[in-house]
Amino acid sequence: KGAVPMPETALMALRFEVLGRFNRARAAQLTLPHFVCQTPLFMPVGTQGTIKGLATNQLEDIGCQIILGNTYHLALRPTSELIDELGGLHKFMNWPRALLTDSGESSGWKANAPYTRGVYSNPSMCFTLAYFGYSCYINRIGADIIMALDDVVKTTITGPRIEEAMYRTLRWIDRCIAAHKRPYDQNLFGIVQGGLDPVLRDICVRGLVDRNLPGYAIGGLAGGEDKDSFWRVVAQCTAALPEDKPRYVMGVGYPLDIVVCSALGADMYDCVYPTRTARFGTALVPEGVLKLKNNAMAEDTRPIDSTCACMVCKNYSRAYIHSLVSKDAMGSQLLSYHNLYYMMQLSRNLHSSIVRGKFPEFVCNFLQKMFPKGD
Ligand code: PRF
Ligand code: ZN
Repeated sequence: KGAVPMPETALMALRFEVLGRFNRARAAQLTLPHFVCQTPLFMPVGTQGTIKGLATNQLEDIGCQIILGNTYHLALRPTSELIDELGGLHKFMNWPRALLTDSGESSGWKANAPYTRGVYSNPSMCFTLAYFGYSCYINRIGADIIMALDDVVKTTITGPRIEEAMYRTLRWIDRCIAAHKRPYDQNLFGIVQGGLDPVLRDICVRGLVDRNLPGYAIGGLAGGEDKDSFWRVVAQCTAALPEDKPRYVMGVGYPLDIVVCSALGADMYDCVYPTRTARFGTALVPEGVLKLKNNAMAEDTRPIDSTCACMVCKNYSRAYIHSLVSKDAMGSQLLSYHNLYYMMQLSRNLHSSIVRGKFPEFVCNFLQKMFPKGD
């Protein structure tokens, strides 16, 4: 059975213009229905239609261009029907810029989606119905980019389960394409699976490229595999994906990984790391991380990062944030604000250094600050 490509009109909901390149790295302008984004780009993660602790006007101030929502959480509460009735997720959460919805990493729920819960015991029946429900949810929620339903397996697992998940992901993409009701204003991205196996990755990439989707994600990574395998899979996938479509590495969020993946030709990233680590009292800085819980911060009147132009670094001391951390929600809110600002500044620096032909200088400078002793 041959692949069923997306109809040509389906590509109308997105424009991807490469503005500059350096070897495999590229800087592009990604025009989505609700916002014109600049890549490489980090996308903050919200689950329940919010980035914990930050108001949407603060996210705009930080420079966030596109944020993530979790289909499953939104479908459960407040439910996709209600979001649809209230005019879609953009309006519901008062976010005027771009949105992306994903089913999340754990495949467990996919067989247990609200639509099927408790009704069917046959797993394959559950999967089939989960996907019907999923297609309805993502169209009702109304994000600019909607991730296809995939089967995610931890990369540290080996054996036939990896192959099964890859083929299931390929079968699901055709059902997602067939059920997609809003190709004119929502972009369905396919997700490459296949674990660390180059042959499986190759089959999956080719299968998805044949479907002529508006964009592609590299999934199944950032799950505890070693860095060499991680980079090898990203390099293999970016080399095989089309030059004129966005490439999104899912679940990637350490600043160093974003720099390396951008050098390998990836464009988009998402991760809970910057906001999660903020809630544990950690700030992202050019030297690595700064632990605000540390007693050394108690009387430190300097800002988190003297080179950072964010609202928090302009107004508050390390000592003040130290006094709030783990005592008041404001502590993690201020840290989340700074950390997201850091990630957006990193995105802007990657973009502009590639456009200006200064990418190697940027990477050298970044690495020198993070590893001053050269290790
Ligand atoms: N698939 C989906 N979401 C994801 C991932 C994936 O593989 C990852 C990487 N493990 C993060 N988020 N649908
Ligand atoms: Zn700051």
